[in-house]
Amino acid sequence: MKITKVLIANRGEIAVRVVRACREQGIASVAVFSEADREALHVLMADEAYPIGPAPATESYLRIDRLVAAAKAAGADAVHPGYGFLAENAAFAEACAAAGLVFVGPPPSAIRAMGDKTAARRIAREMGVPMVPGTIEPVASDAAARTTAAEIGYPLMIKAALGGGGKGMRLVRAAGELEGALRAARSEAAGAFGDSAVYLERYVSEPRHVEMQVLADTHGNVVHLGERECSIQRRHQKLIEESPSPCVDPAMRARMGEAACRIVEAAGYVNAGTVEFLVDSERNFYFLEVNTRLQVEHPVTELVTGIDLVREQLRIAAGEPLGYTQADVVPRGAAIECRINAEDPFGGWLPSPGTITGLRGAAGPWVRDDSGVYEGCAVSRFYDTLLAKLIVWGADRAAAIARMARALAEYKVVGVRTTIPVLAHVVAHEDFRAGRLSTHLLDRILPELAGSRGRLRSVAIVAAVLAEHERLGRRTLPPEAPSSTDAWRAALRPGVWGGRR
Ligand code: MV4
Repeated sequence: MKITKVLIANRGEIAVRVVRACREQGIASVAVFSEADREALHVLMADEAYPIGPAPATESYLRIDRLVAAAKAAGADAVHPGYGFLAENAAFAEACAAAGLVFVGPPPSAIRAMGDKTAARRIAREMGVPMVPGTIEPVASDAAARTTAAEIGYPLMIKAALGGGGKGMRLVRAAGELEGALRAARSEAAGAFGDSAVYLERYVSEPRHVEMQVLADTHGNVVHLGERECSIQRRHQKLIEESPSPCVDPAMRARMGEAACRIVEAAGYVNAGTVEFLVDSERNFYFLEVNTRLQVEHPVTELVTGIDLVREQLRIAAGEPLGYTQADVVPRGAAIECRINAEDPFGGWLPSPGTITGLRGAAGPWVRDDSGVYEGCAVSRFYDTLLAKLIVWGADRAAAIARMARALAEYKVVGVRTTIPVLAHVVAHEDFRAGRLSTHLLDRILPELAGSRGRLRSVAIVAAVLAEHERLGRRTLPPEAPSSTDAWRAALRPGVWGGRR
């Protein structure tokens, strides 16, 4: 089945990413937009764009009926869901199919099966994939939970069966806390996922989060594209991701990759997917869950494998075979991604909406700027805060880190606050550079940064005063003869002291 026109049921950088893949393949792209996104970048970049409702996502980007209607009106033959919004919604995939639209993602049955984390655990067990000790069915009652918890041992985690990504998780340190934690977890799960089912897992202390990218086509071919390390997180929001993981060697990669492929095959999975693992301090890995979507951090995998994941998603959805085997996937070098969010890391990480009055992205060799914004555009308070992803490649991890530090220093955003200063600080930190990535790295180094911020502000004020002084034509430097480079620079800068001569 040939795909000629794709409706992108998303916004921001990922919608832009999909438009680009479509254009490179000669496929027409259709954007959708809420009232807050009339002039958003994805709308300007797509071939066509359709309004789908008011700013709140529940009235626009989450409206299955309006998205399907827009796709039909535009004459699209396929729908790409991006990530977030309806990307892992089986009912959306079904609605697309019912309307004769190819859903660029896994079959609804696989989305549904992997959405239930206990069902995914049952598959992992059948396949002999190691996982954190715990239950493979939701806990039936408090009494049953008490017995099972004693077997698993404390501390343990209560997780929502339909949760994932850290939502609806609770740590239980001792038996005395179990009942209260169960009640809280159940009601949280019911509120967030419409289902109060929870399961138990032994607590893995200071784990790393390592995930395997997989691709599966409709002809039964399954390959993995290696891992991504996502341990630099804050409240389950990833800030920095990289591939390969500093803690994974080729033998471990082969074992994890094979485990990931076995799970995906057993689940009847097709398209791009991610199998998440926890890795403990002894480098044992444990299956966690399957994400049935393209992930935010997919570009690091693209840069080390040379495989365009969105192109592969579209080819797979069109029924084409992968055309290569596991042996053909050879990772090369190292890639790092930093998430540039419109958040104020010095102000409780609150969202920082507003107008981007000044913007200069990073560029240069082996630097990729997957941005969803432009200078002059508005950053809405209605959606997630991701503005752009800065991704770099280097021949090895050290080269990639040096390049990321360079690229972050080039990146300037004026008008909204961003995570850039924190990213720059982490990338410069000796623990990060040594590959000592723990969940707690961020908590440990943030106070250092907050301390230096007062001094940075003072320097900024002095610099601003001096700049104004110069602009008014007054000298700020001793009246020495300028060097030849000073004179050359000054000639190019009107208003600066050398410029008056
Ligand atoms: C865990 C865990 C410890 N033990 N499960 C967080 C994200 C979600 N996908 C799973 N998560 C965790 N699950 C057990 N049995 C600790 C975390 C966790 C975490 C894991 C990797 C990297 C950062 C993390 C931050 C908080 C919690």
